[in-house]
Amino acid sequence: MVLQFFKSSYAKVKSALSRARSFFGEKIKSLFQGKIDEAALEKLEQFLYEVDFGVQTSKELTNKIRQLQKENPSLKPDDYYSALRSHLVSLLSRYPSALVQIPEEKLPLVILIVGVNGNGKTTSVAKLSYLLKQGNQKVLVAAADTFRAAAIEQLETWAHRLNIDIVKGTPQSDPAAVAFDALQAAKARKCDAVIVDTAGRLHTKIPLMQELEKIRRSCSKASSGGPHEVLLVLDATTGQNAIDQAKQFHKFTPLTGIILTKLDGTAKGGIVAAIQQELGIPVKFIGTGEQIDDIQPFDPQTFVDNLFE
Ligand SMILES: Nc1nc2c(ncn2[C@@H]2O[C@H](COP(=O)(O)OP(=O)(O)O)[C@@H](O)[C@H]2O)c(=O)[nH]1
Ligand SMILES: [Mg+2]
Repeated sequence: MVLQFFKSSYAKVKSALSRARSFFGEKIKSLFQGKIDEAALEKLEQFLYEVDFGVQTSKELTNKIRQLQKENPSLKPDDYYSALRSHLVSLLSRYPSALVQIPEEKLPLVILIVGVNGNGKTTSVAKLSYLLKQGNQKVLVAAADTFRAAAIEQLETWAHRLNIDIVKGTPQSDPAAVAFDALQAAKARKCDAVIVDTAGRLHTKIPLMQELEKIRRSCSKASSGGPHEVLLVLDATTGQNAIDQAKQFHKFTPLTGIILTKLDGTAKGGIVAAIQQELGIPVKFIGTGEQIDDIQPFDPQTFVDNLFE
């Protein structure tokens, strides 16, 4: 599977993070202007927490600076600032963010997209199809959100625009059956990837979460080792609640990665680190706007560079 062509666009990430940069970046800079003493470190930890890094990551990052200061009390504020940046990059690089690779004979790659209503699932299915198509991959999408007719139409419109195949169910039909049919069709048409859209569901509603498990099993029956990716779509503007969503989804349907959408709509951005650190699940893609090409593979260095300056 040739997916290594994905490259993060610096300009796209820069533009998406402009709100976060002007809030987070500016504040961090000012925190690192004076003397780095215990009071400053406390302020730093509090600020990181406020911009969604979560308790654990805020502590870890602050402790790193505290330790540095103990070992080298003569460092300049700039040195601490650079240390924070580079530690954040290495912290975000702990989990591989590339899509899984599978051998040719196991194609198509099956990607199941799950998440709460309105987080950007259907849009992300379209964006991901676009990315794959850019890399000359033959993609088929499955409209397995049979809950609302509008959801099927929404994906159909995208598929039409992108000129890719779609397999859809009728409204209220069994989403697991739609996924099964889509996978069969994709195999017959020798597709490289199938992306399955699903209905939005609240992570607190057990029967809906069990339905997701049924869709997953259906993908597994109709494919070779699939679903190879189960990607949870999270809205970056929901802050810490995103962690709870991820925990619940992960419990019912083991996740392989996160698509973090709407980063263009938040002034915070720390949630990227909190998700990876607290759940051990990598952020694989970020949503940077509403257009079809507003998706980027997550690249820690590009992300941190654009968050800080
Ligand atoms: N600004 C912004 N809007 C997004 C992004 N991703 C999705 N959206 C918007 O979020 C809304 C809900 O998206 P949709 O894909 O229908 O969500 P779903 O219910 O999870 O399928 C739509 O208006 C999308 O255009 C993103 O990365 N940035
Ligand atoms: Mg949808």
